[in-house]
Amino acid sequence: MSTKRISFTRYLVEQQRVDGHIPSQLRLLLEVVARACKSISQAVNKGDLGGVLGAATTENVQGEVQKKLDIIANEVLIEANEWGGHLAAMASEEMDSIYVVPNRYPQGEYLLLFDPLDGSSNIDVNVSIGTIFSVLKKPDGSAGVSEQDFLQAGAHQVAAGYCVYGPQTTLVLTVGDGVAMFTLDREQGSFVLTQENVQIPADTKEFAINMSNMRHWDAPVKRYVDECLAGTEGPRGKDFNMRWIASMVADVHRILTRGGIFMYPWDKREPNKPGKLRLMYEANPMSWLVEQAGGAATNGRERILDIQPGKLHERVSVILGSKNEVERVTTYHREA
Ligand code: AHM
Ligand code: MG
Repeated sequence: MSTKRISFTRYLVEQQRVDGHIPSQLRLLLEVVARACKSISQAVNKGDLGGVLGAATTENVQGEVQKKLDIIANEVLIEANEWGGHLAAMASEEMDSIYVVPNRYPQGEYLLLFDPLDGSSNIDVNVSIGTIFSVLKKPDGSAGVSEQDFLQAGAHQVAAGYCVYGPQTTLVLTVGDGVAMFTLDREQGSFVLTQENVQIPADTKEFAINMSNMRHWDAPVKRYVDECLAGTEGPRGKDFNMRWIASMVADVHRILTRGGIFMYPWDKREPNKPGKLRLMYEANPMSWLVEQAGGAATNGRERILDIQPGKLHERVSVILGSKNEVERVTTYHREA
């Protein structure tokens, strides 16, 4: 272990000094998000001992039954962020509409979006889950704040990241200058920089997709996976390995660590929905992180970060990870 430990705070302060691209309000925002992730991590760690496992009695706007931890994580993020004066409003997978910072607090210029607890189906089975977040700036000159202010393409994000609660708790961040990873030191209670300039290899032999949906896929996705499955005897001339954690945070963390491709494509189960995953607080932050690490992210037709959202909880087809593989799947879609 290196003797020079760089805390999350120090990293942000140094970034602010060197490039000047982390304004102080944004730095405060990121520190508050990191602190909230520490609290969520503690709740996750306690599990049954903290009485946090199991289902709540409510459904979210997507019609999914909420887990207790979904609600706890959502509340932790809101309470941590509402009073600091850095935010105008927040939006979450677990809330139907935006949460405007109450009048009793000063209003800032940033907008925070999050999936408070991604991978909800893994909470009760002690498998890695996480928090995903995306930060936008309120458009100049708009009075008050409305849902319309959030509807910006992912390319306008000013910060994005996630925190994965696994064997280690790891916070991963981009502010548009590469990707950095911080591991939670539980004794010290602080995130410590453990990797900078994260790079995803352009090629891979590992793919991630929920294979049980195969019969519902579109032809280009089927073609790509069939070619992977054909291994050394097939057109790719090499064997592939498959992984599916069913927590996007954990699957993306693996890809940032050693490469791979992740797909949650449109499929025929619900043909009117563009996909399962949500554009603004799942696909956009993950796509920016992946691009910042040299990878690519598309919906099969276009770059995810270029998609103009029409509504807060919009869904999207997601193909992201090692650049050459993502380009291959995207080409198959264009050819089809
Ligand atoms: P969630 O935000 O309700 O947890 O849903 C998103 C999750 C992703 O983390 C994961 O990639 C996907 O849903 C798994 O879906 P499936 O259960 O269909 O494999
Ligand atoms: Mg999610």
